[in-house]
Amino acid sequence: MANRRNFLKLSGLGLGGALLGQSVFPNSEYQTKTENQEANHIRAAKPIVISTWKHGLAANAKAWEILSSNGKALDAVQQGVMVPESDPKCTSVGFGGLPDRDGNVTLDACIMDHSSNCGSVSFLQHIKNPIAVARLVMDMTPHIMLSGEGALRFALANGFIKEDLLTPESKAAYEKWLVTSKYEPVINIENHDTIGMLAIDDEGNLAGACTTSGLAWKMHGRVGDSPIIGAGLFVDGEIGAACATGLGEEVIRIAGSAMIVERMRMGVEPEQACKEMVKRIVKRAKNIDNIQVGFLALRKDGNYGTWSIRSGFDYALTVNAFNGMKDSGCHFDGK
Ligand code: SD4
Repeated sequence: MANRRNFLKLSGLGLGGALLGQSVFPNSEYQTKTENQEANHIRAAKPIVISTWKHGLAANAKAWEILSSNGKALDAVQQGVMVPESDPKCTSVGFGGLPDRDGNVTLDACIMDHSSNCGSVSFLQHIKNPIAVARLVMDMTPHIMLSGEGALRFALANGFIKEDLLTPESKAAYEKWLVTSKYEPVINIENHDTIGMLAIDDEGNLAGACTTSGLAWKMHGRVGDSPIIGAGLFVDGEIGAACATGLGEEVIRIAGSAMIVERMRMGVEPEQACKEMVKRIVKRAKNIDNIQVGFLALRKDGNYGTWSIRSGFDYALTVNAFNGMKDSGCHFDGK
């Protein structure tokens, strides 16, 4: 969890910097390429899977079981992200996710394949694996997105079990927040690390999944970017895929993942495409000091890239030659 701590700490630094009257982004220049960043860009062979944050490691391991036995990318990303969804220690996704300001755990998730098939659920309560419900929306309904009570009813009608998703730990965190915190949720202060996962299977087909409990202490009913096709996730089977983590409002505003894929269509490298969208957020945001957003992009040929507003954004990468965490190394950081 060192990187998460780093992520949180850096947001604190952002606040501190603001208090000292210093911008954390002097001159608004991008950090130049680092050695770490160069090392990130192994030209990957297929299959490949990448996903956001440390919980991506266990998720990738599950996805890799499927990919390495000639399974489909779509099944790999679904099964992969179900690992952190089911893990009560993961406080930003699924079971054990931190609740909204009224104490309810509400979940957002979406999934998409190389043929533009997609499914999504938003504001879903009581179901541990929202991504599996999103997959069913995709496979079994004429719709793309089900929300709230309707999504819950659909899940229950299809055999999902209604559960209390608040663990003793997340309940305790909520009660502590009630006493000590401000009403307004502050990005990066709460634990809210969405998992976004992108994969290419042996046949060269792309798929992606994104799932989250969203911002801790959010307003009841708030939905972020993660279940929105084109914002938290986008896949175009002919071009590539992208996903996002961080403050969803900023990602929605620029249709982040769709725009990254569109840039790749125009020939822009995955890393550069992510960087341009981060730059757009930074340019538009009213108070950048409290914001983190990170993007992952995976091109159809297996080339990938990342960029984030702040340092501390890491991701899990699994290819034949490598399995482990990588620091994005591509960010503004005010140095
Ligand atoms: C949201 N994008 O609900 C999600 C939160 C997140 O890392 O990704 N946190 O806005």
